[in-house]
Amino acid sequence: MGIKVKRVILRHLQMELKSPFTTSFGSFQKKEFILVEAMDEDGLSGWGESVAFPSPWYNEETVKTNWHMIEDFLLPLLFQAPIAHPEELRQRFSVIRKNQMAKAAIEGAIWDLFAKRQQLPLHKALGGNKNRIEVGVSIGIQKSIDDLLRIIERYVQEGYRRIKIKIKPGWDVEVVREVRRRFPDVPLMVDANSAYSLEDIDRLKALDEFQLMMIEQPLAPDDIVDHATLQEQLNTPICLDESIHSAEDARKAIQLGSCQIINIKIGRVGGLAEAKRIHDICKENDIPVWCGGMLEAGVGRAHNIAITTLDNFTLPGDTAASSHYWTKDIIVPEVTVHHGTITVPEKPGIGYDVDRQQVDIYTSCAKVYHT
Ligand code: OSB
Ligand code: MG
Repeated sequence: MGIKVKRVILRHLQMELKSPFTTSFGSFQKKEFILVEAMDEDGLSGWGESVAFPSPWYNEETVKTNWHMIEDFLLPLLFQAPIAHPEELRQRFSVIRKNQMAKAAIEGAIWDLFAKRQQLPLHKALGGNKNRIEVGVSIGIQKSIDDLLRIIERYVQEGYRRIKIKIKPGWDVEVVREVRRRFPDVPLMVDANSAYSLEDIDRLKALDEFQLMMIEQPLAPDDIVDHATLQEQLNTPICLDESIHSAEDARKAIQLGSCQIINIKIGRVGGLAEAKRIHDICKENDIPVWCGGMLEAGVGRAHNIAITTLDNFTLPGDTAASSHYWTKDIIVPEVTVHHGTITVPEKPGIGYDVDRQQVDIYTSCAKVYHT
């Protein structure tokens, strides 16, 4: 009994972030993204969220390139034949090069639909085995170190299991030194979003004295060679984010010694099936993984929670509470964090209801596609 997708609705949503989020590559004031709704012949809906941003800063994809890829290439492939299992889409979409975020948005909606049809929570359909997950929080670059310390204080008190701060040249060693002075024992890591090169090796080595859990993506987004050189000279584990687009990338990075930890983002790697493969390769090689974040609204957040239930997700991820980002999220109930943990929902599919009224409020345009 395959899934026959009868209708897909693409919606373009805009949501205001509670506070701006600044990384080494730019600042986000609002979130713009594509929400995918896929309906089967019984009228069930599956939901997916594209994590592409409006500008190609984090990677080369954008909201508009995703819309184009989905409309002109992926939906025709989706409508071509019934789907026995969502893992088939990896193969079906492989005729299209890259465009992982566009593929993942569709695949995510089909996984939700599949799990709902099986009456299974998505985490069970994926083979996960946790009823709670541990989470941390990612804190953007601030105007002053005092501001940063105040914000960290709040999240430590709320119970988040680790603190990640964004760094860039000019906002790194001195900042981390102050954070460590104030919070000597807090599990702490930094994320550079590719702001450095091997020429900055002394600056990066200077971070070794602060007992960081890891340094995330210090070098170029497509690199695994220089990261291997860097890792040889650093005591702090390197975690790759931008550099890993597939299970093959993960295999090669591990073989080269480019990292000791991998951040898995479902969108960056082309979907849940590929995310699982990366998880499995890392597990075989004793490389711990954690789930990254892309400032997702509720649907993307729910997918992140589900994948984090796989057993090699042993480090706290970036899946903070809905209320950390939004005045009102698009799911009911919203994602809440207690003592740094999220209780994994047990309802079929993504486990949260999409709040259609709220979706309508945030939607600036929508388009319906039929078989
Ligand atoms: O590199 O992990 C990243 C946000 C936007 C783009 C890239 C990244 C991030 C984050 C925030 O670190 C994670 C989140 O809270 O969703
Ligand atoms: Mg990152």
